[in-house]
Amino acid sequence: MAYYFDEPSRTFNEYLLVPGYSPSTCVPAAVSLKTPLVRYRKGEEECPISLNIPMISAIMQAVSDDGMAVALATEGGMSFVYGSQSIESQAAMVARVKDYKAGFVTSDANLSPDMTLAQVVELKEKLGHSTMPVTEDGTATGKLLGVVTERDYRLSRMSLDEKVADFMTPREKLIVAPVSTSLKVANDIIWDHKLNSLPIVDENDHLVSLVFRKDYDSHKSNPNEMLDSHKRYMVGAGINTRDYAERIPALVEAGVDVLCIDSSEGYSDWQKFTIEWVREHYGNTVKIGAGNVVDAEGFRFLADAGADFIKVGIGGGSICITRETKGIGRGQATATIEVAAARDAYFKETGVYVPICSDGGIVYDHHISLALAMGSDFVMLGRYFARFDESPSNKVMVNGSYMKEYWGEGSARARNWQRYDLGGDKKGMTFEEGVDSYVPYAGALKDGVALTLSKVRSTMCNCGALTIDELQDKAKLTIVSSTSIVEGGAHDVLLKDKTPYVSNT
Ligand code: RVP
Repeated sequence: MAYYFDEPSRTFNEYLLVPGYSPSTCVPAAVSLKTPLVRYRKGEEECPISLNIPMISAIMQAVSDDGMAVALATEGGMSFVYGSQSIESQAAMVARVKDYKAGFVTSDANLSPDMTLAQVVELKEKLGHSTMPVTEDGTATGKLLGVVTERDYRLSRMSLDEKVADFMTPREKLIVAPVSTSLKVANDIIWDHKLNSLPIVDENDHLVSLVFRKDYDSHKSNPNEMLDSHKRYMVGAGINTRDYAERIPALVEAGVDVLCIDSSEGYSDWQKFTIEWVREHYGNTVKIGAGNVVDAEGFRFLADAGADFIKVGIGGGSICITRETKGIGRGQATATIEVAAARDAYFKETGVYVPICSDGGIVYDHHISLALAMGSDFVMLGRYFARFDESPSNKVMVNGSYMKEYWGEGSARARNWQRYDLGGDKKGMTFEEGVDSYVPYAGALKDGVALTLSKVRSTMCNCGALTIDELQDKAKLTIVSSTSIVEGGAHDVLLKDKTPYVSNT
């Protein structure tokens, strides 16, 4: 006879946290959001990789490319670069994140000496940059001949067809620095010589990058950055259970920090085989997460297989129609609660702590607090990150409002059949499990994440918790009735602003 779970399948919206005692020491500024990313012997050793904030970005074409990875690592989280692309282009994205030197900018507004003042003005209007290097071939890596800034020309006194070569600040008058220069030294040079920017050149005097005074200041204001031991940004990547023997070596070569098997349903031999392959070829030096599962059995299977972290969630994603098309899945809250209990039991039994990640279905910021309180160590977000400038998708105007495009990996647009693969010869999708959609544009990731986390810290203090561990220990959760959900919003008042209230998520 079929097995029936006692509990109905519940979502985050059906829960609230009941405040606990908040001592005077429990203030948002004192909260630490540091959380383990990969398995470790808790209490005996330090976790080899911890996130500084409990947020990772979804393994999706519309969400996680190298641009998103840099932006999120800057804030203390981690992106998992999408795997539904060729091995070469995914590895190139990972390599770009690892090569990215915060504060060292590859110039995108470059001039050649025979360009005219009119072209300079046009480029400045188009890109908004007032500092433009002049290189022999007009590229970002050509031989450096000079620099043009607003101080080099006066539109009222000069003819628009004057050549760049005649009014640029020439190379011999420029202060430059070699590639080996650290950001700190670059900044000292900028200060000592009262510069606005410093070109970095290689041994052949070819331009490599520029350091701007303003960027150094912003770099200093990112205390949570996720950096590896060489001070490079950390980045994850999604893999599948088909081409791992080719994809993983390329990603490792590119410098990837953590892998994650990207699958809508992870309680399968295919995931076990993939993890075994990693252990056989790389031992424990390559970290690999697995999933997704929604119950204790699934967790146990992947934990025993050696997964470094396990993702939880089937069918809860905002663009996901798996539950509708296949009738499989589980309410995200119920799944998280059960898997967290299994994780704790596994730790008690083995001494090994395997972090779990609630993936999908985070609609409001407070859902992150609920997921953490229910035992999730961090959360994976798709829709949330797709809304920001830094996501790879297009920003478009729809009915007078800016939107970003957001599509599921199981949609006809992404065609990520490996994510839904169940083995056999078939390589391709027979039906869709995801949709193509718009999400309201939400500006810069930095501002959005700061606001979200200020709410999470505040909630944690209401629960008397200064760490995520403490929150999981102290949280008191209650199921809400449908009428009390109504009470939770603005009610029985006539709203002055008729636009429906939309949380920042
Ligand atoms: P959300 O944050 O609610 O947008 O959900 C993102 C998650 O949805 C992803 O991390 C992934 O687990 C899942 N997903 C991605 N594509 C699809 C689909 O097409 N069904 N689902």
